[in-house]
Amino acid sequence: MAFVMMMGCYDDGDKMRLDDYLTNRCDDGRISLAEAKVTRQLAEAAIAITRLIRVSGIETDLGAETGGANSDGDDQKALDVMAEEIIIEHLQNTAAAYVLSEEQDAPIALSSDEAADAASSQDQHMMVAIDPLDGSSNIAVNVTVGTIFSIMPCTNGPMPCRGRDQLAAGFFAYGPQTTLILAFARDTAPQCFVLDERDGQFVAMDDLVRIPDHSNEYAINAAYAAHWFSPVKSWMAEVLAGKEGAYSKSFRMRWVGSMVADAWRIFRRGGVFLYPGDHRKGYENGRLRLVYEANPISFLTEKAGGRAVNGSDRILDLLPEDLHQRTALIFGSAAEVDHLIAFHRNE
Ligand code: P6P
Repeated sequence: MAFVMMMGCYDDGDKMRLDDYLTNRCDDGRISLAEAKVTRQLAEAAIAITRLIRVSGIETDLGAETGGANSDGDDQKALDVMAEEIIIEHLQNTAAAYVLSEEQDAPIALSSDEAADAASSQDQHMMVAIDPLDGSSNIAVNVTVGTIFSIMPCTNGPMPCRGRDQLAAGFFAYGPQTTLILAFARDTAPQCFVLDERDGQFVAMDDLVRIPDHSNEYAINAAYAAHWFSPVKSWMAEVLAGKEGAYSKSFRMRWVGSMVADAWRIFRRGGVFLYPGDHRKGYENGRLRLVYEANPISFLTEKAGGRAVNGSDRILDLLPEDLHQRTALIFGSAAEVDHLIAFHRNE
């Protein structure tokens, strides 16, 4: 409160709140009441996760390993498990019939009257795929982590759809601020929100998101350069050539080790993110998962005028065959991604 007093009176009267944003979309028919409720509940879960993170290391060490492992064999952290539990609890009594989680081998059925009612009206039946805590290895070192979500129709049991058929997608980033970027199928662009922790409300940030077509900033873990396939190696050679290279400009690199943090930066100021496949055993298709990481990020990216591919193919066209299948992921500023597509198609 003292900080706010120093800044003088804070009037957020003109800021649209997430609640208003959802109500407006229900009123104009762009989303259903059921989609609005699922989104509201995800936001409430993110607020609860924010509160947990703020006391991590004070009450409990949420970055501590539980001794368990997720579907991919990654060591589970206490906050991974707690975040998933919070999200599932908040999705009870909504139209979500299943939760498909990175932390679980199989879909979790949510039995509630609302889910049953939604099943009867096929257009309302939905499921939510989540990465409950992306980047969780960063909790212990106070680096931004996040929750990624994909809201999909559920017409054929818990079978995930192609990314282009998602009803909505978004992610929360738990950093210096807790932020949300969100888009629904009928939106022409994503909207960013920031959590005002003084009253527990997400408020809209400036205008709709548009990723600049060009950028001089890229995100990749360059430690794996020796393992990259030739298209990425060739692209990187041009990038490192700077003004004398094919792109006639100097670049800078950022790599947080938490995709939501790199993604948020790209949505705010452009850039290109790469987690390509490489020659390491098990990394032929990269590290990121199609259903609950690449698809939601790619849905948001295209809504914001960017591009998202696996190298040569559009992510949103890929047909998921397994809940945890991996995909190479390259997304961000359209012109920069186009350079990478050219290398993948010509090599
Ligand atoms: P590496 C976090 O574990 C994650 O899934 C993404 O958030 C992040 O971009 C990537 O893996 C980091 O991978 O191989 O650099 O540790």
